[in-house]
Parts: sequence; structure tokens; C-alpha cells
Amino acid sequence: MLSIGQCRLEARVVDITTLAVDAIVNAANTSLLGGGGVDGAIHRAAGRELLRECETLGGCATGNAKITAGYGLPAKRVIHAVGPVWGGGGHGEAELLASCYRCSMELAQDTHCASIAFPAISCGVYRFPAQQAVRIAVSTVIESLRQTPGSIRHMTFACFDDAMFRLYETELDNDRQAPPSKPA
Ligand code: AR6
Repeated sequence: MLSIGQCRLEARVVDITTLAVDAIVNAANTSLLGGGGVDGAIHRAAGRELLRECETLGGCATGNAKITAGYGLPAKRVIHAVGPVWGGGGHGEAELLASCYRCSMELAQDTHCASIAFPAISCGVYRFPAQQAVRIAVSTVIESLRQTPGSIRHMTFACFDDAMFRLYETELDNDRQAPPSKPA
């Protein structure tokens, strides 16, 4: 557990579709019309109404995010973020991944969310190296919270397995020990 201003950040091994938070983030693709992994699980749990709203959004560029209602999910909203496919690191993947987290945080703050949960965007089918992705995820949300404290009070990094959980715990520990002025 790490606190940044009034926001608590924690990692948990949990299925993100079970979380009753103000917004869960989806690791979507540019069509926003569903897929496998966490995207498939979110659409299954939310029901067909989610797909119907997604069909009105006109897709989403990589590095960006769009927001919908949560429908059958315990979460009130879904923020659909499109992470980059890992292509070796020389195609702007790190910046695009950071951009996903920044855009998702902005949407959550704009809609006055107090609680939000993120999966490890791009770390599954899109093959982004997990340790680097976790570093980007944690540093980008911390930077965003420091720049725009806003409404968010609780942030969960939802991990599908213990290995991913340990990576987040290590990263959150590093930031707990670092002075607040450390560059994100
Ligand atoms: N709760 C939390 N984490 C999960 C869950 C869950 N229910 N299910 C999977 N994960 P991925 P990507 C983890 O592949 O790499 C889809 O087809 C998983 O273990 O879902 O961004 C989309 O439509 C991994 O750590 O997303 C896109 O086409 C992380 O979530 C594409 O996959 C992300 O894995 C996006 O690929």
C-alpha cells in the first residue's frame, strides 16, 4: 500500500470484473468491440448493452481511452484503454502505454471517480514486458495524482497472478521509499 496525497494505491490478485469500484479500466483494442483476455471477461460480465454502447464510440486510437457505463458489472463505469502491441520497444511503446494510463486517469477525474482499478494493460496478448509495463503504470499514475489530485481516493492494480502482484508490490515499495520529488 502506498499513499499519494489522499489516494491509496494497492496491488491485489483479483479478477477485475468482480470489483465494485467507480471505474474499472479495460485493456481493449482499437475497435472497442471486445476480444479475449480481460476485455472478453469484462464484456461477458457486463452483458450485450456494453457492446451496444461501444459500437457508438467509433473505436479508439492506441494510447487513448474512452468511457462507458458498467451495465451488469459491479463497477459503475468502464474506461476502455488501448495499449500498444509490443514490437521490440522501438515503436514508441513505452510512451503509448504511459499515455493510456494518463488518459484513463483524466477520464476518471473528469467523471469524479473516487475509486478505480487497472489491469496490467498490454501485458497479455500484446506481450509488453511485464516489469517495464509495471514501472510505467505506477510512475504514470503517481505523476498524474501529483499533478491533478482530483477525486480519486483509492486505486487498485488488479493482478491476474502472483508473479504480476509481486512486480507491483516491488514497484510500490520503491516509490514508498523514494522522496516525493523523485522524477516519475
Ligand atoms: N482481471 C484482471 N486481470 C486480467 C483478467 C481479469 N479478469 N483477465 C486477464 N487479465 P490482455 P492486452 C490480465 O491479454 O495484452 C484482448 O483480446 C492478463 O493476465 O487481456 O492489453 C483485447 O481485445 C494480463 O496480465 O490485454 C486486445 O485485442 C493483463 O490482464 C488485446 O487482448 C492484460 O492481458 C489486448 O491485449
